[in-house]
Formats: sequence, C-alpha cells, structure tokens
Amino acid sequence: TTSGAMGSKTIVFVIGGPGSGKGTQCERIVKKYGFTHFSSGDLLRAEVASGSSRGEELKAMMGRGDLVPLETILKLIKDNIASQPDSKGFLIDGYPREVQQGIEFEKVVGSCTFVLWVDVSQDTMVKRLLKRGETSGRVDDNEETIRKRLKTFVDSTEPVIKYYEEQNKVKRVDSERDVETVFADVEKIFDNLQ
Ligand code: B4P
Repeated sequence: TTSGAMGSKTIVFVIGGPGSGKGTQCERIVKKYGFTHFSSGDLLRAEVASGSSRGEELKAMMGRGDLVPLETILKLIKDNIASQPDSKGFLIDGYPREVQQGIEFEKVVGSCTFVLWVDVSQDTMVKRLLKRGETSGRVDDNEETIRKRLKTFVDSTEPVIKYYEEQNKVKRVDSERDVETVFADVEKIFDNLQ
C-alpha cells in the first residue's frame, strides 16, 4: 500500500541505537544499490554548522542526548526528499526515533516499505561511541551524553521497533559482528527487493 506524495517509491527507515552501525551500513547500501540516503543526525549537524540561532538550540539538545522537536527534523527530511524527485528510493537513517515521528512522516510523505533494524547490545554501542569520540569532535560522543542517548533510545525508539513489528515491517540484522559480515546480511535483504 502507498500513500502521500511518494507513490510507490521504496522508503526504508533505518533504526538502531546510538553507535549501532546504521550510518556505516547506509554508506554501503548507497554504494551498492543507489538509494538516496538522508541521515537525520547529519542533516541536524549541517543545520548547526550553518551558524543559525536555531542551530545553536539544536546543538544544545544534541549535546544533552535529547531528541530535537519532531517538526524540525521532519521538515529537514521532507525538504531533502522533495529535492530528489528522480530517486528510486530513500534510506532514512536515524528516523523515526519516536512513534509519532513515524506516524507524521507516513501522513505527509509516504508509507514506509520496511524498517531495517540494526541491532546491537548496549555494551557494544558504548564501546564504539567512545572509540569514535577520540577523533570525531562530536558534542555527543562523551560518556555522559552516550548514557543519555541510550536511555532516549530505550524510552522512545524501541517502541518504534515494536510499532512496525506489529505491522510485520521489521527486518533485523545482528550488528554485533564486523562491518563486512553485517553487510552480507543487509545484502540478502536488499537483493530480495529487486
Ligand atoms: P545520529 O547522528 O543518528 O547518531 P548515531 O546514533 O550515533 O548514529 P551514527 O549513524 O552516527 O553512527 P553509527 O551507528 O553508524 O544522531 C545524533 C543526535 O541527533 C541524536 O542523539 C539526537 O539528538 C539527534 N537526532 C537525530 N535524529 C533525530 C530524530 N529523528 N529526531 C530527533 N532527534 C534526532 O556508528 C557508530 C560508530 O561505530 C562509528 O565510529 C563506526 O565506525 C562504528 N561501527 C559501526 N559499525 C561497526 C561494526 N560492525 N563494528 C565495529 N565498529 C562499527
């Protein structure tokens, strides 16, 4: 079933905890399958980098490990999707992070084809983020914020997985393993789409 402005285009929501490997897998998917990739975190960091006063507020929220307001992130994603009318499909990475974000997106943009759930233990997430924090310069890759991001994931984003599981739309990959091994499982999912 399709709805909204997108007709029958493939829309994949990529969901996983902080440091689960979503961004990493999305890069590979784009290279192999040619989807258009939007990372909600990258879009927000670009907004922060623009130096607007709005950006300053967003930076503070992200630095606390909080979710930014639904309207802000939905508008960024919607505008970016609208700018790529010829794309064959979209990977929406890091969105929805709360059930309401999913509901609003499907109302105004289009229905999600499936959810790719990049699943990994909390211990592994913390380890990967601390390692990245040594070089990333990200305001949120420090121990205190990482703990808060994990809590936000459990409280707000795990219900998203449940919401789409009830619609039989979730495809899970075990991201505990190295990047190539995880991607081999991702390939099985995307090969079956063609
Ligand atoms: P994001 O930018 O989405 O941050 P993230 O969860 O850390 O994911 P990222 O894609 O960067 O990292 P990945 O797991 O691939 O969000 C940042 C903040 O923005 C949020 O906290 C929130 O404040 C805000 N935000 C974003 N979306 C929002 C929304 N929809 N609504 C409201 N607010 C929103 O990789 C992590 C590390 O692990 C990397 O260093 C990578 O090299 C490594 N790694 C990955 N896979 C690995 C593997 N298999 N083995 C070993 N290492 C691996």
